Amino acid sequence: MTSKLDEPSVNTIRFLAVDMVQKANSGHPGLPLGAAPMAYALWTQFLRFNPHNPAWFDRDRFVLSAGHGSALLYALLYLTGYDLPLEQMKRFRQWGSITPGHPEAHLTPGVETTTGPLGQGLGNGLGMAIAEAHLAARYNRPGFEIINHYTYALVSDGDLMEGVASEVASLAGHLKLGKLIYLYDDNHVSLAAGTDITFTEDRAARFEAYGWHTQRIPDGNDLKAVSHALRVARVERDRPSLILVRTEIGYGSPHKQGTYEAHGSPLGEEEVKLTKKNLGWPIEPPFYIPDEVLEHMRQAVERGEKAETEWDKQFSAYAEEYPDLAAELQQMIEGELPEGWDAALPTFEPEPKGMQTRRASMQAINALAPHLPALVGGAADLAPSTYTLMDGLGDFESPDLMGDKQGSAGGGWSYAGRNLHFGVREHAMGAILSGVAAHGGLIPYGATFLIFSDYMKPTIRLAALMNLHVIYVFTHDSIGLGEDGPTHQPVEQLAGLRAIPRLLVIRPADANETVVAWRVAVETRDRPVALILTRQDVPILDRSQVAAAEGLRRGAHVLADAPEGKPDLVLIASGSEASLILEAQRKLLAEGIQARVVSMPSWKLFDAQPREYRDSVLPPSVWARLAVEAGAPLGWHRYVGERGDVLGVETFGASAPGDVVMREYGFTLPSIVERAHALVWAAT
Ligand SMILES: Cc1ncc(C[n+]2csc(CCOP(=O)(O)OP(=O)(O)O)c2C)c(N)n1
Repeated sequence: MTSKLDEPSVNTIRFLAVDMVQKANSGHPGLPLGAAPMAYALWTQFLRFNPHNPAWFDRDRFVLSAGHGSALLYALLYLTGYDLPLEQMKRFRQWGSITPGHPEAHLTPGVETTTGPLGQGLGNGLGMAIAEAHLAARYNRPGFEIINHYTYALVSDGDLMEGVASEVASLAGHLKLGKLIYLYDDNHVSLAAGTDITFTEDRAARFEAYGWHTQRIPDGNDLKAVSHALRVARVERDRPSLILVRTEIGYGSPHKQGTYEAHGSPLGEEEVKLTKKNLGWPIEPPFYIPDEVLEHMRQAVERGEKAETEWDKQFSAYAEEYPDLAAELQQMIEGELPEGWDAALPTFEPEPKGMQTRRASMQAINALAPHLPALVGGAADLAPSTYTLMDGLGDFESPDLMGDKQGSAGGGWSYAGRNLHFGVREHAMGAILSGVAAHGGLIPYGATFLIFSDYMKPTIRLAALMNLHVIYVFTHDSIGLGEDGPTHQPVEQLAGLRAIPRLLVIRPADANETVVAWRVAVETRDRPVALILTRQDVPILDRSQVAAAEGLRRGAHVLADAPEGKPDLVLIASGSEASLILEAQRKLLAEGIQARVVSMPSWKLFDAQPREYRDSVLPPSVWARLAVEAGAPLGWHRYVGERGDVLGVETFGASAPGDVVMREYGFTLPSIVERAHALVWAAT
């Protein structure tokens, strides 16, 4: 890069960010000052995007994994012509602005993923690269590179220090995803100190060991070197790339450059002046943007429109040649479900011995997969236990992995495979699922034991914050899993997941409710869904005797009512405990106690119902209520009321056969009946 506009452009980016932070009196000026040159080189020379259509499907993806550097991203978005007015730069971090403290994908045009918790964006980027490689392998045809884009990220020391980075880098290297390119802002400083006190491994060697291609740039202000490295990274197609760019945090600030003080606080009025002076920038006015810089940066609009128009043309030609493929892809891009997507879903005959709900889920997945081309997914090395393979639909792997390998779903190893293998990497799995969903075109699911959802919490939370359509399949859902013992038996996990805003948690009562739960999970396009499934058999309820499984859609429904009308008592349960309370109802009826049985697979779906419906399920006049769930009771009092009772798990589980543990923890007919008696007697 040799344009005379390079330096003023880089400085414009730098000082827009600095002025944003100063005006807000809050934020992170250090990263933008140091990383502006590499961002400028990437955004003006390589990144393919259309500021006027941030949703253009084949755009390159850019992730600011170091989300605290948000001011850098907003400056780039503004200067390149996204719908982000200068006014928003001046309202950085203020109430109601679309320039929040850390980038939020659902809020700001051009922000691909929400970042801030370090390491997450690095994982999201891998998800985007997986989605790109997968869609390209399935839909491109000779002469038609319909899906063909890069995924870039700017990552920081903090990103690389977080454990999730190791999981992600390991898998990315294994998968040989050459179109994944990460610029590492190697500034030797983090929030509280220099990295020399905590982070001294050879990062290049580490990433090379993971199978990455690495390059070092000794001076981050050397635009030529950055451009050259990006060029080299783009032609390296067998390995993801890490470009280690040595920068100075707070570059140009006479008193703060190279120190952690530049990281996360405004430079201060005086230091801003000195920094501007030092870099030859006008001190006044703030938010100064030379006309020629704006004009130069805004060329992105024309470039982007041209690129998208060319792509549209190519897509039209492709649609002529391959109408079915094009129609399918188009539908996926638009997030529509194809006709008949659910036609093959099974219904199960009543069966007292029953079926594990994870097994019903397996049947649902395999009934959906052939009719739902957007569905991709896998497990964190637990597919034989979570039952989440899509039979015969291929395994997502680098195409050079050949031959007969253990763990295959059948259908060949290639990027076209719809079964993802995450290895024992739950944290990465979560971040990747979010990246796949954020990329668009696909509906990703990921599976593990419910207990290990703890390893995914940060990513689940962010998926919910971003309204991403990710489906989590969490099996082995209670102490009922048995012998593996308390380390593997979830107790508080359900309560924790339910507490995450927007996340839809569904714990179906039997095989047929599991199928409906899958329907809901696929149809719910604007938020993540967690399916909570059993390892053990649960009776398949006789729907001629109890209410239809479709009632799950309302979150809670009356499975079996008190035969004589007004109930003396309401029994409520989720999942495997629903059949227990049905049994209890029969016993109580024999004693003349009128009990109603409510299956409550999803609090959030229920809470979203009109009050009238909620009151019809849980009549306010009946305060004798017992909730039964093999999990922490936390939260259930909202439904049973102060005078109601909860049979839950108040301590850790125990290692023994599942039925024994359930019995010892009181999930038995006699103890439910006893509690019911106490409630009814107290009410009379
Ligand atoms: C998971 C997580 N832990 C802690 C933080 C708080 N935090 C924000 S930035 C940062 C470290 C910053 O160091 P670096 O990544 O090198 O960024 P730089 O200082 O270069 O801007 C920390 C600890 C966070 N955002 N995410």
